Amino acid sequence: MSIYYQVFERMKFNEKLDKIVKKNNSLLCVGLDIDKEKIPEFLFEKSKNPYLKFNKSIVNETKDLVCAYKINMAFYEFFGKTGYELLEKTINYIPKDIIIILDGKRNDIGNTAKKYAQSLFETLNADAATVNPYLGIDGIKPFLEYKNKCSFILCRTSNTSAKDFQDLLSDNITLYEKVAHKIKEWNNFGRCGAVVGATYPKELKNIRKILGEDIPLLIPGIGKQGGDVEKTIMYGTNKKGEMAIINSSRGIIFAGKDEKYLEKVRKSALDLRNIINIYRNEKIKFDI
Ligand code: OMP
Repeated sequence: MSIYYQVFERMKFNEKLDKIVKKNNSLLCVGLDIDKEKIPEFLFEKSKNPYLKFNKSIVNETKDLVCAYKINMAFYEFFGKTGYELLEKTINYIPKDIIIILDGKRNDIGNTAKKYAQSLFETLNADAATVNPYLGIDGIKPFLEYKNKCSFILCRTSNTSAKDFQDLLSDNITLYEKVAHKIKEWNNFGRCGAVVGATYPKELKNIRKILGEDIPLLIPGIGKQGGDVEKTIMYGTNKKGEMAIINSSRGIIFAGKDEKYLEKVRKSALDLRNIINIYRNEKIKFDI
């Protein structure tokens, strides 16, 4: 292990996030959710491992524009053992100063959750993981034992049926607000984050208010799901216009399908990074 690598290994998640946000002036997270139907067809003719080639090309084209890459494990597990290899190789290819979020929305009883945490944080060496709070603190604890990692706990998801459970009232507050209060309580050691969909700005505003300034939010739902960038920044970041990781997957990686797909990928990542920064600056300037 190189010294460079070890430095980032030991860094607390929020410090690592802060460093890369400043270096690339970016809150953008690109989701590497690969899909055979949407990857440029010509890559299949010219390569033995078109998926790895595709991922590497996306990383090369966007690594100066992002603070994080999010890898949704479903798109890799789908391929069986070659998918796991692809996942490892993709993770290894990402520069070490960029945050890697493994999105499997994992959880289980404590004993099993421990194995999930080990596999994500040790075997695959992710900086962060998405975690499901449905089982309560027993299933969350094993993830929080990793002192330099962040567990993004599902709070208010971006999908239309999120309301089925997350808006149910309990003690006169909604379940998602209750989860937000729990995240605040569990964040004793600064290892928690929350997942909140950009498609629900009112809920996002509520959650940021409950969580305060220092808990990072992972915010998917921009791009293909139609989330509003301005509201996402105004409500989701802290007062400094930070502590939010804004994810777009399909909207960026599948921006083009022809031989010039990378130009379109770069343009869509650059445009989104820049528009996010315009709203960040507005927020800071007018102290909204
Ligand atoms: P796009 O809609 O293609 O940008 O992808 C969104 C990504 O974020 C997918 O990997 C989703 O599984 C994930 N996601 C949501 O879309 N909504 C959520 O509420 C939570 C997540 C997530 O945890 O990342």
